[in-house]
Amino acid sequence: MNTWQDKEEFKKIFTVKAHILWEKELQDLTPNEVYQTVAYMVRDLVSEDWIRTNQIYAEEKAKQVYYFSIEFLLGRLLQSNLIGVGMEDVCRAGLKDLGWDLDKIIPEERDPGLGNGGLGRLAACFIDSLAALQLPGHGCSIRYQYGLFNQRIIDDQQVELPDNWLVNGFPWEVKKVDKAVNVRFGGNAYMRPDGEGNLECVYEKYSSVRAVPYDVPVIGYHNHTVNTLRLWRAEYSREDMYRELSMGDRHRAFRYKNSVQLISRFLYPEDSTEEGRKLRLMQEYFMVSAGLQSIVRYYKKKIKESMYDFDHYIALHINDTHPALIIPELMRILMDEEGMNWEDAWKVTVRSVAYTNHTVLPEAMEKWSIPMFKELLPRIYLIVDEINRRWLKEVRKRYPGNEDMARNVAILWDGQVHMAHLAVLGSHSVNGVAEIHSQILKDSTLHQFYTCFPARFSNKTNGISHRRWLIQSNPQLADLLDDTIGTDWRRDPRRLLDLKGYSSDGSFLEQLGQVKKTRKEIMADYIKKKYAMTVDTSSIFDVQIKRIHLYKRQLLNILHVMHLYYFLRDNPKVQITPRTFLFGGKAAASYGEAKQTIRLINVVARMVNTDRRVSKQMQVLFLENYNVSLGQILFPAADVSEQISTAGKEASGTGNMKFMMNGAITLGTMDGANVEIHREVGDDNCVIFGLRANEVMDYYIHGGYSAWNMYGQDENIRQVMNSLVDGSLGYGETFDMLYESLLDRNDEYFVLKDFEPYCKAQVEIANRYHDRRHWLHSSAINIAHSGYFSSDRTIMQYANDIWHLRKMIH
Ligand code: HBZ
Repeated sequence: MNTWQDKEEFKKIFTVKAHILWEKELQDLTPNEVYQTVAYMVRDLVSEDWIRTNQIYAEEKAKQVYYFSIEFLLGRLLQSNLIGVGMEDVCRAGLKDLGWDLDKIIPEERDPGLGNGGLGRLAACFIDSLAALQLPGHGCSIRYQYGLFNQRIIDDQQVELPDNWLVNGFPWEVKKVDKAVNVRFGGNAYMRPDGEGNLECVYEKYSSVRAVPYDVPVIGYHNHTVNTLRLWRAEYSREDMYRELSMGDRHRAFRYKNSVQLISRFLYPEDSTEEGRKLRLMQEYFMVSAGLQSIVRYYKKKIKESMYDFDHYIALHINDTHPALIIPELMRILMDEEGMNWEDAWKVTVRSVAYTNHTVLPEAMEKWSIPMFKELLPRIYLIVDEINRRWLKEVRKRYPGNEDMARNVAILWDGQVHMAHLAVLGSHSVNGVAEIHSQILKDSTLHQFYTCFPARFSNKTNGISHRRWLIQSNPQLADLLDDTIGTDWRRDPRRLLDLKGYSSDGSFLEQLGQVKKTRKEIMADYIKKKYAMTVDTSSIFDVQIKRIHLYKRQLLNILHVMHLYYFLRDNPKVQITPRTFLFGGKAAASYGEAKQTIRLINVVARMVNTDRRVSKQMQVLFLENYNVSLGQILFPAADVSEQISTAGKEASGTGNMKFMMNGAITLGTMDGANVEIHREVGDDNCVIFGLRANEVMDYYIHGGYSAWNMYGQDENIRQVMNSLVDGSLGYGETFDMLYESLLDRNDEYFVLKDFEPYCKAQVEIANRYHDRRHWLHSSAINIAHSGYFSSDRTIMQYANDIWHLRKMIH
């Protein structure tokens, strides 16, 4: 690997580079120019390794995985890449000599927020682990011009502003014009005899979109591996534009140009509105078709093996159903372009593709209206229709007379294309993302498929990159770990278990307490600067940061905060362990209840923080614009990790793992990966409460839950619920939608049912925090066991059980 020998060499190269890039004296550089200069320098360092990595993969014909995901929530790359090449300290020292502070340069990079939440961040952790483990694997996605909206809070409410993250350019990307491909939409497709007794497909009158790839290096950790994240951008073709113009219709020509450019303009917020659905389907096909065409082209040019052996060299992974069109698209290429018959093409396709499911919420299952699908993707529709026809024929043969079975596994049904069903049928492997979630897939969500293909199903519990979420975001803790158990854990996070030997060592625990204090002070500084608010760093930092959703139950949290407030206000003599309740997260713009929850949190925060009777004992703050960078400040500062979703609803959660790795104690339900966290650390080191998934399920199936009864029976519930609508909050605001959801619509997520158990669990937290030594012991146990939740472990499982990849040493 190329490196900078020392800070002197860094300064020399920096000076030359800055002169070339900016034609300026060093002292005139803006901080952003300094950032970009260093970014380009890091790229220079890895360029040989990047080329070499690709060479080795091609020469050795190593099996490679392509991880298709509609989102990659990367977060900033400068620091992680500097850490990857082992040059952070040299860079810091060099910049210091030149009069800049690396910590002030790092925030100059705009967060590439090309994702909504857990699913997108998981994809980012996965490519990080692939490179760290020297596995041949690449990401494939869209280069959105606008990432997830920037969130501002104005008058207590969320306002969405565009995230024009590319304004200053993106120094990590390399545009590969020569690798552009065309993706076809619309037109007509039909089958006709080919003259040799077979049918062939005619696809005509389509319009073409040019897909241009932008490659981003994915840099391994202290090794020579540099994999690729390929992001596709939609461009109009100049010829098509000129042709339109020459026909004299300028409006038509510009409409064409705009409609093409729209394809890669916005990342879609996870939402439920009809609007823009067609564009979303275009995005999905655009990514899949461009990605797969370039893979096939590479396969033919560099691997040069038979198309019948495609799956021996290539694994295609789909992150949820958004890329599931890869199945009919591969069928199309194998049949229409490579001349394979249906049976062989289907074999190759199923052997190549593997699918991960990330949700069991019925409303989040992707479905497309058949007329829209057919019009936009006529050739793909013919293939999906044929897949469905053959499949239902088989099902009806196997289960004669059982139309329920057919309905439950059909791809086309009730005028819709069921993407999860397509994904399961067209993959050799289907997995959930935590044990409980994978079990629910087998028992209910995909039960009928499980009975047909039991061997396809497995679990791969999610993980997180300890490089970003510990080494990079919490260097104070990382240093303490080095001093205590040595540095092996950096390469092998399972070694964190060695910390168990120190979990009762008084001097270690004191230092751990000191690290937490430091991180809480960093958080407090951020809050002071941004919100002019002073938070008590000796209070419990209780944090809930994630997308705002009814099932994640931020409502349960804020209702408890309200209850605690009323209690302290009415009992001024009572002393509690002081608390700071921190919230953060974005709501989909069209999700009324989620937006109202944000408003409620902000209104309650003002009420609590301005009431001097209680504000010494409790404070509340909603942090705006939660994203990866803010997460890197919040996770290390937390004492309590709020993981309080309705049991059975959160597929896994990954924030829970980031908190744990930074020594926070989980306050959670038996849901998602909380179940496994609880198993790892035991009851002594986390606080579990509330309904279990089977109890929730029983209520759904047999009924018997009445939110109004809860309201009638529990005075505390009555008090907090009444205040939502009686005008006693803020400036007389009311929260009708939330009130209705909890009472009139019978509380689908059991907030009121779990209210009392949650309040008790909060008391338990306070009691435990009181015993500082015991708390720090728990914190150490959590860190020690967090190694299991490294995405390195997860990726090794995918690599061994699903993809069959081999480590490639350079
Ligand atoms: O994926 C999340 C799950 O809710 C979470 O439990 C899990 O840990 C995580 C990783 O496996 N799902 C999402 O983040 N989903 C989305 O962001 C999403 C995005 C676009 C959609 C639908 C869902 O159209």
